[in-house]
Order: sequence, then C-alpha cells, then structure tokens
Amino acid sequence: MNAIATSCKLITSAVNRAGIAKLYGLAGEVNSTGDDQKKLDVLSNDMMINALVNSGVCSVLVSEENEEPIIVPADKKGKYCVAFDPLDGSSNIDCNVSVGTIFSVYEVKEGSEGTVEDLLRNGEECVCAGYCAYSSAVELVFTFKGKEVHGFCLDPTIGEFVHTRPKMMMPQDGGKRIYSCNEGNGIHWDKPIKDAIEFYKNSEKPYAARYVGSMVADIHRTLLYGGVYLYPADAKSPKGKLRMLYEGIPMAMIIEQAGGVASTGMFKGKIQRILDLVPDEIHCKCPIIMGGARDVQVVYDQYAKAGIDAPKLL
Ligand code: FDP
Repeated sequence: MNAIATSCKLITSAVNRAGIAKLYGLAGEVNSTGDDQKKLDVLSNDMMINALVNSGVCSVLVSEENEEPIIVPADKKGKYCVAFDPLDGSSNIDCNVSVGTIFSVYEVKEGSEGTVEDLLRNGEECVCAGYCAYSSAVELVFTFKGKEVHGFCLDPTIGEFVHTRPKMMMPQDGGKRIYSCNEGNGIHWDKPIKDAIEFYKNSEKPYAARYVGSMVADIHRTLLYGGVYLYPADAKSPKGKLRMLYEGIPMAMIIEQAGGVASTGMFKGKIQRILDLVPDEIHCKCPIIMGGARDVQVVYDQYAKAGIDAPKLL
C-alpha cells in the first residue's frame, strides 16, 4: 500500500504538470527540442512498476499498459501480485478531465513461485482493491477483503494522504437518481438494457444522466451520491469494454463492501456477480452494471420481463 500510495503521489505530480512539462500527446512523438516526449500514461506506468518492483513485496504485476505480465526478479520477490491500470480514462487525459488509477491485489498461492496463474482466480480471492481519483482533489479509496471502504485525500501542503472518509457506504436509501453510461452505444444494447434506460428517464422522478467517461470518476460519484453505472455487454462487444482484473473486480469489491451491487448483467447466458468471475487471461473484459440496489433492480426487472432469470434485490 505504501508503494501504491507513493505511485499515486508521483502520478499526481505528473498529471498536475502535464501541460507545462509537455506530457500530453502520443508516446513516441518527438517534441520541439528533439527530446522524446513521454505520454502521461506511459510515464505513470513506469513509475508504478518501479515503485511496486522495488517495494520487495510483489512477485507478479499486470498492467493495462503491458501486454505481458511483469515477473519481479527473485531478489525482490514478495508475496503479493498486483493488477493495475496506472492511468484509467485515457481519452480524458489530454483535455484535463478527471482520470484515475485502479488496482487489485492477490496473494501468491501456496507453493507458487509467482506466476500469472496467481492472478487468474475468482474475484472473491482478491485481498485488496482500490482506486485513486486525480481531480480537483486527489482521493485514494481502498478496501481489504471483507472490511470497510476507506477514503484518503492527498493534502498537497504536506504531501500525505489524510484519512477523510472512514467507513464509506453507498447511500442506503439509493441516494441521487443518476444513471451513468455511454448512451452512444444504445443502438447495440439488448432490449432489457434499452428498457432500463427508458425507465430511468421516464420514471415518476426522472433520473439525471451523468457520464464523465473515466471509470474512476463515474464510480467515485456513484459511491458517494448513489445511482447506477453501466457498461453492459452488447451486440458489438459481447464481453463489454472494461477489463476484469483492473477495472471490474476491484470496483466490484469496493461497491459491494460499501453496500452496493456489482453485476455483469447478462453475460455468457446468465446474470452474474462480478466477484464470482474468473479471468481466463490477464486482459480479459467483463460487462459491468454497478450501483445501489434500487437502481440495479431496475435492470434486473427488465431482464425478468424478458423471461430471463434475474435476482430480486429488494
Ligand atoms: P478510456 O477508454 O478513456 O481509457 O478503461 C476504459 C475507459 O476509458 C474507462 O475509464 C471509461 O469509463 C470507459 O473506458 C469509457 O468508454 P467509452 O469512451 O466507450 O464511453
């Protein structure tokens, strides 16, 4: 956690200086003075790998930015495996909209030397999950398996994360009526998802639409205000868009441990709990419907109307 917190501070500094230090743009570009320009997410990835490898407590790292897993050298190996997206929300980076870091942590299995198999396991076996939101303030939110969710705000005057949100819980009355999804994908959605969105819009108290397009920002708002976040499977993307190991599972663990619901919606023929999924490869995807029970139930009701077996949450 120290290595992750340090990485988040380093990334904060890079995000804050990105415009001035010319960190926007594509990796591989050469800037006006002929120096290699480093894209912000490549830089964030390098800093996170460096901090985690040198922490001495990790064996295997999986990053959104690296096709292959990173196996930590024997002299620095430890008992944890970390999957992360160093800078999530890449389409928002260059226009200074909120972005974030997401991570999940697993323990190396007994007798294992530390291989990718240590991460390809049921979401229930994740021991720690969290995210850091880089926005008007920097907030680190995490939880350990079976424990409460806690939030920390980075105090820039002392460079430390201060415990500002103990025992975070989603609003238990459902909170604000907000639905959050990329409606531009609506044409590809199945009927129950289309009907659920129509329900939100046309209910007696119509819901507000809010979609930043950075998962960390959208989930952070859902956690604090309530509502529902959806990136469902659809005809174009039958597995959804978001990555299971460093988006779906960690956010599901946080939402559930804060009293919410984290579902795949209809995925591979049935409605599943995200934390029951087992990734079949490190960068695999899963659909996501997560938020308060009141609002996830709306989606389940539409599935039930379509004759699909759907849970009753309320
Ligand atoms: P991005 O493509 O900008 O990296 O991780 C993927 C992600 O961002 C999420 O952070 C975000 O919620 C989602 O994709 C946005 O996808 P759409 O642009 O398709 O809405």
